Amino acid sequence: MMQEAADTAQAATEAVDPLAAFKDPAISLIEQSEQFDHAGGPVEELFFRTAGQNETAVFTDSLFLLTLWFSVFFFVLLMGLMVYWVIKYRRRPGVPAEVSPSHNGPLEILWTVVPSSSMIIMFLLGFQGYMQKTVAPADAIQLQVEGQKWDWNIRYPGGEQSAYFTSLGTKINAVKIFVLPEDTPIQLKMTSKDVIHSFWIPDYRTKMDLYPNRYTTITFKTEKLNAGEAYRDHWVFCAEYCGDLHSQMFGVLRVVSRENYDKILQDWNTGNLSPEAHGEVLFKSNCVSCHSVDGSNNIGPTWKNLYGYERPISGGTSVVADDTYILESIWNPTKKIVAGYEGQNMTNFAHLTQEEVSAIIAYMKTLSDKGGAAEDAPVEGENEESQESTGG
Ligand code: HEC
Ligand SMILES: [Cu+2]
Repeated sequence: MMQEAADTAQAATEAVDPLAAFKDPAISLIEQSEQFDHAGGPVEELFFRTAGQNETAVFTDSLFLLTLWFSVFFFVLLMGLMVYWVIKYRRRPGVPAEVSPSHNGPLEILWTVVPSSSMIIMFLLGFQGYMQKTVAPADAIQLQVEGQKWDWNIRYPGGEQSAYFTSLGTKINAVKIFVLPEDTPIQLKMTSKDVIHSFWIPDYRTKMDLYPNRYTTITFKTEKLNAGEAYRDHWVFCAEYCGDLHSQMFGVLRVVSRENYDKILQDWNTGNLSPEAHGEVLFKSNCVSCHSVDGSNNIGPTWKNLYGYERPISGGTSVVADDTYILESIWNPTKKIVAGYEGQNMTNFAHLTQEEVSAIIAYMKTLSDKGGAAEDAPVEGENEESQESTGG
C-alpha cells in the first residue's frame, strides 16, 4: 500500500513537469536523419548526408548542386572535344598541317558570353545566399554566443543560460542543449574567450569563426516543426581545431514551438532557483569542462571536498578554501595557483557577478563535508605576496 502511494505521488510529480520532454538527454537527430528524405539521389546523399533543415540550407544545397552539375557538364564537353580533336587532327606522315583560321566572330562571342553570364548568375545566386546568412531581419532574436575551450555558451536576451544537458559518453559530461523557437529568424553574436573557434550547424549549412576580442555574427531562420513533433535537434560542432578536446566541443540546438520556448526560458530564469541549484547550473555551463565534482582531477582540481579544506599553493604556501579564496580563484585565477597546476591556466571569469559567484560557492559547499565549517575560518594573510614576485 505504502509503495503504491509513493508510486502515485511520483507519477503525479512527473505529470506536473510539462517540460520533461524537452530535458530528454537523448539526441533525436540520429534517428530523425534516417527519416528525413535525403535531398535526392546518391550524389546528394554523398555530399549532404542529410537534407538541409531550413530554407537557407535547401537553397545552399541547390546552389552547390547547380555549380557542380554546371562544372561537370562543361568539363565533360570541353575535355571530350579536346580529346576528339587531338585524335582527329593528329599529325600523320605525308599529310601537311592545315592552316588554322585566325578568327571566328560568332564563335568568339559565344565563348565569351556563355561563361561570363553563367558566372554572373552564379555570383548573384551566391550573393543572395550570403545575404540570407549575414543580414538579420529586424525581428530576429539576438543571442550571445561564447566559445571557450571546450564548450559553447549561449546567453538569451533575458540573461538566461541553458540548464538542460545531455551526456554523450564523452569526457565532457554536460553537453548543453540550447532551445530555439521554430520558424523564427535568429542572429548569433559571437566571441571567444580564448582561441579561435568556429560555430558550425551542419543542418543549416552555416558556419562562422569566433575570435577573442572581436564579434562576428551569423543569421539563420529555424524551420517549422511538423504537426505533433515536440522538438527537433541539430548538432553544433566546433570546426576550428582548438586544442585537446576540440573534437568534443559540441552542443545541441533543440528547436521547439514558440510557446514551449517561452516556458523553457522561464524555467531557465535563475531568479527562480535556490543558490545551490543556480550554482550547479553555472558550474555546468562554465566550469564543467575543467572541473569535476566526483573527486577526479581533470584539467583543474576537483571540487569534491575543496571548500573548507587546506589547499597547497604553488611556491610552498597553503590557504584554506574559504569564500574569499574561491572568489579570488574565479575573478583572478592566476593570483594563487594550486600546486601541481602551474602550467595550466584557468581563464578568468570576471564577468560572473557577485551573486553568481555566491551561488557557485553555495554549490561547492554541498560538495564538501566541510561545507558548513569554514565560513568562520580566519581569512588568510596576504603574506604570500613575496612568493609571487620571485618570478623575475
Ligand atoms: C579552462 C579550464 C578551466 C575552467 C573552464 C575553469 N577552471 Fe577553475 N581551475 C582550472 C585550473 C587549471 C585550476 C588550477 C590552477 C589555478 O589555481 O589557477 C583551477 C582552479 C580553480 C579553483 C581553485 C581550486 C583549488 O583546488 O584550490 C577554483 C575555486 C576554481 N578553479 C573555480 C572555477 C570556477 C568557479 C569555474 C567556472 C566559473 C572554473 N574554475 C572554470 C581550470 C579551469
Ligand atoms: Cu573550438
